[in-house]
Amino acid sequence: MTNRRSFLTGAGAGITALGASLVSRAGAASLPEAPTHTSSATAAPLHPTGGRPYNPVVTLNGWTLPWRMKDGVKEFHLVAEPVVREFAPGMQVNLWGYNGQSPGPTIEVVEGDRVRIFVTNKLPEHTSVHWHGQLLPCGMDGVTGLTQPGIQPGKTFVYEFVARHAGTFMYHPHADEMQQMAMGMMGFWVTHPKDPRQHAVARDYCMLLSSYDIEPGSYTPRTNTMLDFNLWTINSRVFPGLDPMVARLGDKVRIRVGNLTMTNHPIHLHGHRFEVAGTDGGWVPKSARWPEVTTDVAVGQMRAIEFVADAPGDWAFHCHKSHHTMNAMGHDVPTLIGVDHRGVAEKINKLVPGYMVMGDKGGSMGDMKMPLPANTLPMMSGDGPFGNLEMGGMFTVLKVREGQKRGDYSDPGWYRHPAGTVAREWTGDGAGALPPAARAPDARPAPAPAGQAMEARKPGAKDMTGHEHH
Ligand SMILES: [Cu+2]
Repeated sequence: MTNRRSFLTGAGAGITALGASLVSRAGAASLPEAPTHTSSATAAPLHPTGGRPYNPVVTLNGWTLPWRMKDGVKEFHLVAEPVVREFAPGMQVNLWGYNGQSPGPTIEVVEGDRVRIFVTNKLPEHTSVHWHGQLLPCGMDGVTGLTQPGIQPGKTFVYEFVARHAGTFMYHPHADEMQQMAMGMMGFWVTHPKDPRQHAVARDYCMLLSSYDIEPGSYTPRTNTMLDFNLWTINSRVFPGLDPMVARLGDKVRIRVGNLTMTNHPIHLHGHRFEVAGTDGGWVPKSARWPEVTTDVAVGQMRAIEFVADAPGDWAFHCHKSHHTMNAMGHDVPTLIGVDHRGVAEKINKLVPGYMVMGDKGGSMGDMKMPLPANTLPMMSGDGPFGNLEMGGMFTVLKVREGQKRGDYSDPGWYRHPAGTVAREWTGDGAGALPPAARAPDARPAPAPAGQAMEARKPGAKDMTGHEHH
């Protein structure tokens, strides 16, 4: 749902347009409205109603900022402000963002457009906006102290430049960055090619990766955290709160990914091969591309991957760091695989009613029903057609369907697999005899836990580690 709200009812009379001497005064005279968006659903692509034509992008669980044309200049209005973002149903987070959301709305322009962006600060401290990857006059680069003074609370600045080259960019503060980016201040920017046939794809998704440290049971990120984040998000959403990406069979698809966390993310797509077609520096020449199924997006980088959605199904798309496909967890929990807890739980239960022994057969908690603190998501969750997905964080699904209509982004539901194409339990029927499972030549049984006598078991019997003893 997009609400249009007059800027003038917001920040009040303290509006100034510093920097106006650098740009035309016409834009500063009347501010464009600053639309806000309160839903975390994926908005439909915003087709241009004026200016040069382009093929709009889809921001996963996000939206594109409407603009107005004024004397041949595209005018946008960003409002930096505190927002509440739903990470997934059951968890609301106090963040800072733009126009009602974190990340802020995606800005879409065309190569060669003159762009004027008004930035109003409704935060309790100064801010600025850096236009990451743009080739622009130095004074428009948005670095507080270096290229401009900070935008003080209640003030509005104006930035103006020509979007000189097509590609994939982002915007974020360059003022008290550690706090402001840890609070979710960032947004996507796409500059489309002058000729809409150039680099044309049927579906063009974009997403920013960000991370947060939110103590289970609390609502606001700890912004001084340097490494130990516990929520890994795509557009400030976590699985199962992320919408699927949808494609019609045979569609050429682009997924643009920007990384504003403090670590790298190897982004992995199942069932397809893709090429990195663009970076935040521009398009990669065709002769310099190679096939991939995983590409690392380093800190501060952007990657645009392209592929033909030629395989029907529900395909996982995720960061390949397994801790990044989980929701908030305690990282100081010991590994308990193989530890024999028999009898321990009963003893502890006499002292601490409700105590649970965790992880002695592995870490799977997908089916555990544990009481969670308020406003906290399960670590591993997501209901799929075959049970619990045991995922969280930076995970979603690419749904490729033959029957999906052009321009239809609605969720087609779970994939109906053709008969005989799903992995199944071997019961001896039809699939032939079970071949022997070769073992490494020097395989030895796993050591017994300390203080516990090794028990002799028949071949095939499993111990607590799930390993077979012979
Ligand atoms: Cu990751």
